[in-house]
Amino acid sequence: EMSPEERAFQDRIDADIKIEPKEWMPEAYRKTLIRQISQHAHSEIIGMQPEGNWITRAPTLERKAILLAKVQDEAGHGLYLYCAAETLGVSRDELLEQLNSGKAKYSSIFNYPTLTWADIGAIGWLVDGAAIMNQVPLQRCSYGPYSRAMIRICKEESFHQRQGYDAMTKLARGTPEQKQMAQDALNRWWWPSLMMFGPSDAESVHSAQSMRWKIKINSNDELRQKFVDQTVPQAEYLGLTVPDPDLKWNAERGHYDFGAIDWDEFYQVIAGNGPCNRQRLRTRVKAYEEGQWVRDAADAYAAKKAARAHG
Ligand code: FAQ
Repeated sequence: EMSPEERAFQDRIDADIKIEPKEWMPEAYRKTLIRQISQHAHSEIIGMQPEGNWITRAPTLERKAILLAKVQDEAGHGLYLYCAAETLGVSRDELLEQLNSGKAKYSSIFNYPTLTWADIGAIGWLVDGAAIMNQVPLQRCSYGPYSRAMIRICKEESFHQRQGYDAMTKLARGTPEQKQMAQDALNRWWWPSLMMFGPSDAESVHSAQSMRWKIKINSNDELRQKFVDQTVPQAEYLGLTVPDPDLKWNAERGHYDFGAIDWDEFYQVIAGNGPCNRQRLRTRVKAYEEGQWVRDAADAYAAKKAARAHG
C-alpha cells in the first residue's frame, strides 16, 4: 500500500540515513515531527516556571546562580527546538499561538506546584532524569535537525540532573526536617515523573508509527521501566523511600515491578485540569504580552534599516 516514494523513504529510515529539511517526506511524518518537537519546545518554556518560582528564595548564593543558569538553559532548549520545528515549514508565531491559546500540549509534569526548596532538587533528579532517559535515544532519531538538537540538549540535561541529585543529597544528609522535606518532595514528584513517559504502550496512539519512522526509538513503557530501574537505587542511596508499596525487585525479569499508575490523574492533567495548568498558561500569556514592546521595537528597527538600505 506504500507508494514508491514512501517505500524509498522508509528504506532510507531503515538504513539509518538521516532525513534533512529539504528532502521529500510523507506529510504524516512532517506532521508528527512538528507535533512532537513543538510539544517538546513548549515543555521547555513552560518548564521554566516551576523552578523559576524558587530563584529568589534559593538557600545560598551558589544555589541561586546554579538555578538561574539551569532555568536559562531550559529557555535555550526551547528556542533551539522551535528552530528545529521551523525547518519543517511551520512558523514560530503559529507555534506560540498554539501554546498561548491553550491548544498545544506540553509535558504534564510542569502542571504540578513547587512547594519547597526540596522540589528543586527533586525536579533535577527525577524530572531531568526522566527527560534524559527519553532524550538520549532521540539523539538517534531519523530527522537530522531534531537528532542534532538532542545531542546538545542531553549534555546540559545531565548537568541539570546531577545538580538536582546533589541538592537532594545535601537535604537527605541534613537535619531531620531537611530529610523530611526531601522525602515529601519525592512523595509528590515520583508518580508524576513516571507519567512523563506517556500512556502505557497499549494506549499510546502514536508509538507504533513513530517507531517505524524512528521519530521514537523506544516505547513509553520501555523507557519508564528503565527509569524506575535506574532511580530506585539512587533513592536507596539517599536513604529515602519511593512512595510505592508494590515496588519490588523481580529477579526473574531483572527489573523492578512497580504499582499501578493513576491514569485518570494523567488524563485530567493533559486535558488542562491539573493543579497548575491555568496558572502556567496565564503566566505564559502575560509574559508574551509584556514582551510585545520588544518585538515592536525589533520590527521598527528592522524596517528603519531596510528603508535606509533602499534609500
Ligand atoms: N504530557 O501516543 P502517545 C523537558 C500526549 S522534558 C503531556 O504516547 P507520543 C526537560 C501525546 O502528546 C519533557 N502530554 O504520544 C525539562 C499525545 O497527544 P496528541 C518534554 C502527553 O508523542 C526538565 C497523547 O498523549 N519532553 O521538558 C504526555 O508518541 C526540567 C498520546 O500519547 C518531550 O517532549 C505527557 N507526559 O509520545 C525542562 C520529549 N505523554 O499529541 C524544564 C519528546 C503523552 O496526540 C525542567 N517527546 N502525551 O494530542 C516524546 O518523546 C513523546 O512525544 C512522548 C509521548 C513520549 C512524550
